[in-house]
Amino acid sequence: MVISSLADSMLRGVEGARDTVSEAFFEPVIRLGVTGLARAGKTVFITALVANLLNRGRFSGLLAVQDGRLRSAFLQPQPDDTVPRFDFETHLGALTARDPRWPDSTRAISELRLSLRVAPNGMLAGLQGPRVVHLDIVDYPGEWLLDLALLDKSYAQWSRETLDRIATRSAAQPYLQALSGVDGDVPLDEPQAQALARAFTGYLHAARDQGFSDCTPGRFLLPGALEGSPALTFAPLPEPGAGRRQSLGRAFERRFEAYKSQVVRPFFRDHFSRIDRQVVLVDALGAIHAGPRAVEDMRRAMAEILGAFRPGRNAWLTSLLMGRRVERILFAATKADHLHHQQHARLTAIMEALTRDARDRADFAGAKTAAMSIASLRTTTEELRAHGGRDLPCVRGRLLSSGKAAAFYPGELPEDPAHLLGPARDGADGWLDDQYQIMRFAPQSLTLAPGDGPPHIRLDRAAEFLIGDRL
Ligand SMILES: Nc1nc2c(ncn2[C@@H]2O[C@H](COP(=O)(O)OP(=O)(O)O)[C@@H](O)[C@H]2O)c(=O)[nH]1
Ligand SMILES: [Mg+2]
Repeated sequence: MVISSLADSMLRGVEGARDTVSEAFFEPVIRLGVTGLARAGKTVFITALVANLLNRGRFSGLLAVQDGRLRSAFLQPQPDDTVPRFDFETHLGALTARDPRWPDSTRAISELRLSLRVAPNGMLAGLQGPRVVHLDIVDYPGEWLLDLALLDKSYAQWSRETLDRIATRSAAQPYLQALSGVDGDVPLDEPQAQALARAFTGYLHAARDQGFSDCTPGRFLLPGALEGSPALTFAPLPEPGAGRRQSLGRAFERRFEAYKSQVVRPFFRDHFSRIDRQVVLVDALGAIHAGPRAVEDMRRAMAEILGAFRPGRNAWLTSLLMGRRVERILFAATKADHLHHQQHARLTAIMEALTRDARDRADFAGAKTAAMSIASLRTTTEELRAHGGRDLPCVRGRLLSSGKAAAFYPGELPEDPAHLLGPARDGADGWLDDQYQIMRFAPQSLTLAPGDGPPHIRLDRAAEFLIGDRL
């Protein structure tokens, strides 16, 4: 453990030195991490961001666009040869097709380099030509950040905590039944081990579909090339125990450790440690629609995700980062086009409240944080509809289910976020007086004027917060 972390930090040292030389003397690089739980909207965010940086007609909220200093933007080969390229062209193709579709969901890390040619401002304006700033965008599942917490845990501790947490969840009942009569001391039987891992994975999928966010180990949901490997063939056991050498408990313990050292650590070492700016996308409306438990669970998952950005929480990560830190973190509630703009401030307030605990701990010292509500791709138009003697602020769009146009009133978010977060914390089963609906809209078919990117809500403000100061 000591040796491997030493080796990790030496590796970073060498890499770090190389980065610094090339960046300081040649062209600066901003590494922007984009994360969020599955279906939070990462793929759409990156696609819309890049499309709007290439065609900047709708991006005046980015000051370098507003004052004309951002002269051009172009895609370039990315610096990392072993990370899949973010498939920008295919995703944009889907969103802007004659019959537009949402892009297919992606399951792992990917990367894209967009290079920006920027004219200097201030005193240097007349003296220097434009310089090039590289924006390396790294898309990775938020579930992988939740795995950081596993590094501090032994298999026994993880088993206990997990079984406690899921005991009352309906989604977990099949797994808990599969466990009956099983404990850590039974002899290892590979088909049984696989069946348990499968049942536990089944639970994770079901929990996620019910809106739960604490679905770890993250690679169980998004296994990629690791599917079926021993590092993914374990599950929590009651009495994981002292066990004999050939017991199920000991085998699961070894695999849990392999998962930590061969799956979790490499991600933090090779990718996470190099990020400068981070956006965390959150489908807050989706969780609100799913109910108080999902909101509370999302709040906890956010706190865990944020833990990864608090240097000091994990000794291994601290030694890896060697004082380096993420400089800015944006928490963005996505899909705000489901709400009339009258309600956007309320959504932002909920987002702020959701992340406040974690942000208040002030260990972010040095990192600037912000909360916003955005829509990467706006799929609706706003409309006031008379109903019951008042005007309801609605949005109109094309329903994903039927393709038909419809006006939709999602319900009124409370002015005080505590009205949502309170019942959520107290474990309420449903919202008291209100129901919040959510519809899935299809992307609008677009006719873009030359120079315009796809329509969005505050995506340019998000970009200004994330990278504006470096342009
Ligand atoms: N209305 C609306 N829906 C969105 C937006 N962004 C994402 N979505 C929806 O969320 C789904 C998941 O988005 P995606 O980017 O694939 O999520 P990812 O799993 O985090 O990469 C999409 O298929 C859309 O249905 C948005 O800006 N507006
Ligand atoms: Mg994706």
